[in-house]
Amino acid sequence: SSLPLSVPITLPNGTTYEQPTGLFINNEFVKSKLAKTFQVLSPSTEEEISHVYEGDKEDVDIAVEAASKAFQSEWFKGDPLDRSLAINKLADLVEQNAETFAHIESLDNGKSLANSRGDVELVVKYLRSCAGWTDKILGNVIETGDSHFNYTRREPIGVCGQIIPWNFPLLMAAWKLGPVLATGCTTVLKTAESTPLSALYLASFIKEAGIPAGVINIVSGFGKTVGDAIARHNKIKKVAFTGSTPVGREIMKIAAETNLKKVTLELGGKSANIVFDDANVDVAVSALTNGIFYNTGEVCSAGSRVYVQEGIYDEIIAAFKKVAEEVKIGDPFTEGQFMGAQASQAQFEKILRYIEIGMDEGATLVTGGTRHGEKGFFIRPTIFSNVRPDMQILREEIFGPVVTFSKFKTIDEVVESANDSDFGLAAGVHTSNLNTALNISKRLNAGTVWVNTYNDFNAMVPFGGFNTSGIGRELGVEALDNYTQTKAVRIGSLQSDA
Ligand code: TXE
Repeated sequence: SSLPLSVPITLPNGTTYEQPTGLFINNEFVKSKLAKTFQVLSPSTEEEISHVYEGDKEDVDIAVEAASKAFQSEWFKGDPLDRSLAINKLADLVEQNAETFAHIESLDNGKSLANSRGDVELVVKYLRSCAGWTDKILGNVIETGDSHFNYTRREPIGVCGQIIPWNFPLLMAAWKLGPVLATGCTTVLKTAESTPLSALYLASFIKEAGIPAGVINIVSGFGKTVGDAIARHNKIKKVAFTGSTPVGREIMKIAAETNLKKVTLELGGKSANIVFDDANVDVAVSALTNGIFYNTGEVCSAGSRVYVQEGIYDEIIAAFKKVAEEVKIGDPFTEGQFMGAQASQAQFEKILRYIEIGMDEGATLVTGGTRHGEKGFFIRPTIFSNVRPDMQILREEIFGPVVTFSKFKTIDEVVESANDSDFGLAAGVHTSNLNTALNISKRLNAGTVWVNTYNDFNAMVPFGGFNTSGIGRELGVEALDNYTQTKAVRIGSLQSDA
């Protein structure tokens, strides 16, 4: 293809920026070996934004070579505070270009500008948090008596492979790259095929930030080719994946069949959001709204199963219906818009199919249930009530602005309902009673429990799944564990008379 390695794109705010289109290997943008490209669509207009180069297995090999070479370099052997400076510089560059990043994200993913701005802010904070870890990766000295001396080192695991989804293209890239940079690993990262733009734009600042060539490599492309090659590669020591449960299983299988690379998975969810009689109605309704309509419901931790205690059920559902009907939805670039478009036609169709399934199963449609507008993949906030525990809409991840409402009487009953799921990513609890909050937080099978808040992330608070929702944790000190391995050194024959 004759596609140039960068193309000017004019954003809806009138500014023009240079969008890289190549693969990012060894701190340079390059054409893919087959020189194939694929189209990038705007889900809010259904129009083409650009093309980018499409990688394949051979490109992954080249990127892994670059990452292997970089791992031998000073980057990991030198002063860890040099890494700190580079990560902070990258954070500064993202912050200085925050509006461009936010606009790219809304263009490519369809989410509202408000959501994109929130993502960029979290990216900057997370990178800064990671910058603080570089010289705090500590081992132990272990006392076993005077005859021996024992210590542990936490060594970076080496070349990593990282595969990310399309719901938070830039934020997921940051969650993956942050710990790589903090621990001194190197990586080959694959973006999702529907949203490659913001990570490539991020790549354009990596050299300027002072990150050496080969530390971060980004290969745009598809799961079956690039993703599969990453999962299979013998020189990749660890793979981190965020995406669907079936692909997560596949990656684990491939890791088992190849070099037993370490696997961390952040997969889907069907998280319970529970409102007790004594909850503050305004706070609860706002948390329910954030739970399922934030980021158009394309959030792995979406609070998609709402359980409301019987005394407050009618009041909550009425208040929530009103909010759902007043949610501002449409063009992502209109200021004040809460919901933009679903990320792709495939997701749009999947969600509409689930809405049909819900009707066929006999659930009551309280509001929504249809497309919004005629162009772009917009879906109206949708509420179902009278949902039975065996219904597909209550058991399966829809990944859109569709929520089920169920009524409960006692804490025991709601704990049982909430835990009756194959997933276990998150849960929400809304109550003004501290005992209730602590009691139920202990009993819920979920990696995160939010109390009187929802979808509320912080760089230092670990995030990840119980059950089929995943393996390993991102964010916080836990994220670093996935990127280091412990080496134990035990020294014998110590002279006691020396
Ligand atoms: O996911 P995939 P899809 C859930 C959500 C959504 C559903 C399907 O329910 O509706 O999954 O989405 C790469 N080897 N989540 O089909 O395919 C792919 O290229 C290696 C929840 O888009 O899992 C992309 O980069 N990689 C989730 C990434 O995997 C492969 C976020 C995710 O795409 C691959 C996304 C393969 N064989 C979807 N096949 C969350 N946890 O937030 C695909 N990929």
